[in-house]
Order: sequence, then structure tokens, then C-alpha cells
Amino acid sequence: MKYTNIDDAVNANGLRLVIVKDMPSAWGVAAKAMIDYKGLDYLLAHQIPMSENPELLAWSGTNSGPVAAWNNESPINRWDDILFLIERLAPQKPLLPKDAAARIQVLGISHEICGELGFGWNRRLDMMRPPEGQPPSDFGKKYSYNDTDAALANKRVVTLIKELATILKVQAKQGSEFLVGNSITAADFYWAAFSNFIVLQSQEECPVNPQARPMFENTPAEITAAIDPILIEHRDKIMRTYCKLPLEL
Ligand SMILES: N[C@@H](CCC(=O)N[C@@H](CS)C(=O)NCC(=O)O)C(=O)O
Repeated sequence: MKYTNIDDAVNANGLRLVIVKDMPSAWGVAAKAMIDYKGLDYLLAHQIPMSENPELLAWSGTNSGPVAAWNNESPINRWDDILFLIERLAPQKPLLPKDAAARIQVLGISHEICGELGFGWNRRLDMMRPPEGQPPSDFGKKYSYNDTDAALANKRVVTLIKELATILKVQAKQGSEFLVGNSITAADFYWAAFSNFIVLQSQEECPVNPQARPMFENTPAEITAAIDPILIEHRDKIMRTYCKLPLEL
């Protein structure tokens, strides 16, 4: 994949995706994997982590990644907006089921993984925890670090991963390797990408900035103790079957 610079992405037509550079930033990893799976043509550009990203901010109203844009429509950055955009652009390879009950399940699981105070959010709260008695960092402030949610973050992660493991086991009994139904959905891509926040893929599969690796490998013991192997088996299966490896970050 060839990366373009941010100005060219801003001025181009068609689909553009901006992802966080050299990080296993799961919102962007999942968006890119789903766009690749759907076979959409797009330009890929970088957000520089923990930097101002003035061009990205001026264009999209955010200086986080990912940002996606289609033709002259306003750029978008929420996980669900990006999912609905790519569903519209490539409906022939759907990642949301048509069946209402299955669709509710996929969107519910996806929200619990990607949405506010979901899995990714809670892992980030834990990673941003300032040393005892000190205020949050600028990065912490950017993502609304607060002591109340930080105190609950690891418990919330444990509750969710136990539920996901239960779902995968019930599915396995019914002969499915997917989180919902019998074919891949957005929920599988999200779990595959976000699982890196508790068990980081190898450097060969996920070539993150080596300086950032320790931060992502520093999973608290109470979470590690709750990781059922089926969660990582599912991740590896989805990554190796449906995603481009090594990940392009
Ligand atoms: N926009 C996403 C969340 C995106 C997000 O949290 N991005 C973070 C990933 S940790 C990021 O860009 N970090 C790098 C930075 O802020 O510099 C959503 O809410 O659906």
C-alpha cells in the first residue's frame, strides 16, 4: 500500500482513510481491514500520534485517527459512521447482517468494543493512568481521563472479554467461528483489531513503533487472568484469514 501525504488526501476525490502512524490504533486498523476486505480503492494517509496534525484538524475537525472521507462529503471519524459509509460503498460484501436480530447483536458488540466507555476506551484509560497523585497528561486530557472511569476501567474490560468468550464458545458449539451468525461481520474485525490492546500481535504481524510496544504489552494482571484462549484464537483466525498481514500501520 502506498501512503499519500495528508494534503493530497484532503484534495483527492474518492475514498480516503487517515490512520494513526506506526501504532496498533484499533479503530483505524479495523476500518482499514474492512475497507481492504471489501476491495474498495482508497488513498491512505497518516495521523501523527500525540501531535497537532493541523492539516487533518482543519479538514476534518479532529486530530485523532481514523478519519475517512468520500468524495466531497464531510470527513467522518466515529467508528459507526465509517462502518455505515463503507457498507454503502460496497454493499456486495456486507459486514452488517440484514436480519434485524443479528444486526442488533453486531452493532451491540461493536459498540461495546469501539464506543465510548467500551473496551478500547477503557484500555486507553488504563494506559493513560498518571502516577499516583499526579494530574493526567495532555494525551489523558484529550481523551477525557477521569479518576471515576479509570477506577472502573479494568473491571469493565474483564466483564466484556468474559462475555465475548462466552459468545464465541456458544457459537463454536453451533459450528461457527464468528461472533454472530455464520459469516464474518464487523464485530469480528473489531475484536481482531482491538484484541491488540490486551495481547499484542507479534512484531512480524503488527510492526508497531518498537518504543510503543511496552505500553501495549503492559496488560494488568487482573485482565490477563481473565483472557480465555478462544479470544486470541478468534483474533488470529480473523487476522490471518481476512486481513492483510503484516498490518500496514
Ligand atoms: N474516532 C474514534 C476514536 C479514535 C481514537 O480514539 N483515536 C486514537 C486512538 S488511541 C488516536 O487517534 N490516538 C492518537 C492521538 O490522539 O494522537 C471513535 O470514537 O470512533
